[in-house]
Amino acid sequence: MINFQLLRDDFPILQRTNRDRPLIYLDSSASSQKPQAVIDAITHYHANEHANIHRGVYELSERASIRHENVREKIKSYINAKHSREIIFVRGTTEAINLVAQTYGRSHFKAGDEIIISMMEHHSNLVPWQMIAKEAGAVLRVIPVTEAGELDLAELQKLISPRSKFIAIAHASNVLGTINPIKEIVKLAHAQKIPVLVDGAQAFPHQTVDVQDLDCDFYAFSSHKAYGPTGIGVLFGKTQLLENMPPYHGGGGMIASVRFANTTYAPVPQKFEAGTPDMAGVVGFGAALDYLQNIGMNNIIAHEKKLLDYASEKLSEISGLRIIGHAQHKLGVISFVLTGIHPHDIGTVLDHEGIAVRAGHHCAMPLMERFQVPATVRVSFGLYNTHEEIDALVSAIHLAKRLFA
Ligand code: ALA
Repeated sequence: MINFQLLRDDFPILQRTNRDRPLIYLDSSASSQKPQAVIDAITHYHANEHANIHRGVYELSERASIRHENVREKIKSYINAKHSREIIFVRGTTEAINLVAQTYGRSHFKAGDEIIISMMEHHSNLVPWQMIAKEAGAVLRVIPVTEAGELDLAELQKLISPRSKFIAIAHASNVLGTINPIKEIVKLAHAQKIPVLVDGAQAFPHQTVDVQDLDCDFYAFSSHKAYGPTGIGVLFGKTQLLENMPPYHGGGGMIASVRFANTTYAPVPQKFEAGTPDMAGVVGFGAALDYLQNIGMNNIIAHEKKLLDYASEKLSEISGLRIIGHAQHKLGVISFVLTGIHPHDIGTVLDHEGIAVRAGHHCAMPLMERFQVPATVRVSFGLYNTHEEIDALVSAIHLAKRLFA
């Protein structure tokens, strides 16, 4: 039995204040806080282990290289990829998606092709496709979202046609918390030989991810939302696809041989990892995964579900408050609007009570349009949140109502 209250002590920042109030951090969807184990691993790496990897002939470099590749192996096991070469280190989810759009997309999409995304995509799983579509003369097709905040799969079936060349879809919505039926979508897509990229930025820190079970072709995620450091993330891709894609960035580390007349490229994953990587970030990400594995994802899911249920119930009791998104399967994310008060004003009142939430369009402007709201307040949970913090949130919302009455 995990004592989640005790786990709070692992996160030094939770002892801090926000506007002179004890910090109540309800913005883990934007970025999670870091446990001491991750901070220590990064510091230890810099103090004792740092050297450039895959380049040095000396012990320190060799050890740093082994450490780096061990984390790749760890991530491979964590998401149940078939091969560690299917794990490509990138700066984060955004870079992973841009990589696929610019390499797979540029080499495959032609005029008239269709790329299917959904109405609940974060801009990072929308704009890269829009950019490549414009370049190739391809068209974006959009899966609608129901009033409950779920994907309309009947509409997806209608959208799929011989023109469909790619599907890019969020595993979970950063605004609604909806967990999408990825396996079902992949099945529909693969029946027509359409590859699927999954934006796992939100789901990866809060769900078990098994890429072989999902059978997706690409899966993108970031470390910083999963209790690891910023600036590092992963693109998983099936070997055969990765091998047939042109490189993304050119530079050191991604070549087999270079002549002025011609350059040949290194095998995957190195082909996609030009330049000195974020070695400290990789070490920190590895420590974050150890931390998550020690707690156990099933325990985390159960804990966050309790927080979601409790908060949904308490927030629903507030008159004038409308929760946007009532999907059957949800992460610990709640977006809401309050009659007569702009979300930014609510955010400001909460801030002065020590409560950190996100207010705005959440990089999902088309979804705001869908629900006809300019913005929402978004509360998102991490494994360190408590029921008492939700009570404080509810009191602060009542305060905002009184202030703006
Ligand atoms: N994608 C992050 C969020 O939803 C930044 O807040």
